[in-house]
Amino acid sequence: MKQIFPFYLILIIFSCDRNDPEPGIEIALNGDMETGATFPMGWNFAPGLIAGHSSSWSTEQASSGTRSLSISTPGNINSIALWSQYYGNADKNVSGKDLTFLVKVKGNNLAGLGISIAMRADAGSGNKFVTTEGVKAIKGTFDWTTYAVNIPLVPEDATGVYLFLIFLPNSTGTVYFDDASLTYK
Ligand SMILES: [Ca+2]
Repeated sequence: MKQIFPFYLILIIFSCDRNDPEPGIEIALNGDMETGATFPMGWNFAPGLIAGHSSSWSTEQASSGTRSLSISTPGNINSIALWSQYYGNADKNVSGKDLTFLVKVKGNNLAGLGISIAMRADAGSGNKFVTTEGVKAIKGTFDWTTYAVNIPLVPEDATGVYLFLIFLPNSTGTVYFDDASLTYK
C-alpha cells in the first residue's frame, strides 16, 4: 500500500486542476492531410498568377501519418502560390465565434519573404483577414513548428472562412504543411 498512495495523490492533484482552457470544436476537413484518392480531400492548390511553383500531396515529409502538402520553387517568382480550404457555415455556424487556425510547418532552405499562414472570414459587413505575414517570419530550414492565426470575433453575417497556406512572392525553397486544425469556441 505504501507504493500505491503516491499514485492516488497524483491522480487527485490532476483531477482538481480545472484551469485548462475548454477545448475548441474541430471543424477542419482532412487536417492531417492523409485522406484522398489522387488529391488531398478538402484542399485546393492555386498556382498563382505566374507559373513556376510546384505543389504536391507529398510523401517526402509528414508530421502525422505519411502525407503533407508541399510547395516549392527554385525560382524567384513575383507571385504567391497557396493551398487553401473553404469552410462554409452550412455544417456548424462560426458566426460570432472565436476562431483559431493552427498548422504545422516544416521549411527547407526558405529564402526571401518565405511562408505565411492566414485566414479570412467573408462577410457583407466587411471581411476579417488575419495573417502571420509581417508578424512572424517563417523562413529558413526548420523542423515541424506550429503556427496559428486567430479571429476573436467572426462577424455575425459571415458566410464562411478561407484557410490559406501561402508561399509568399519573391521567395525560394520548399515548405511542407501538416496537421491543420480549425476550431471555434
Ligand atoms: Ca499527415
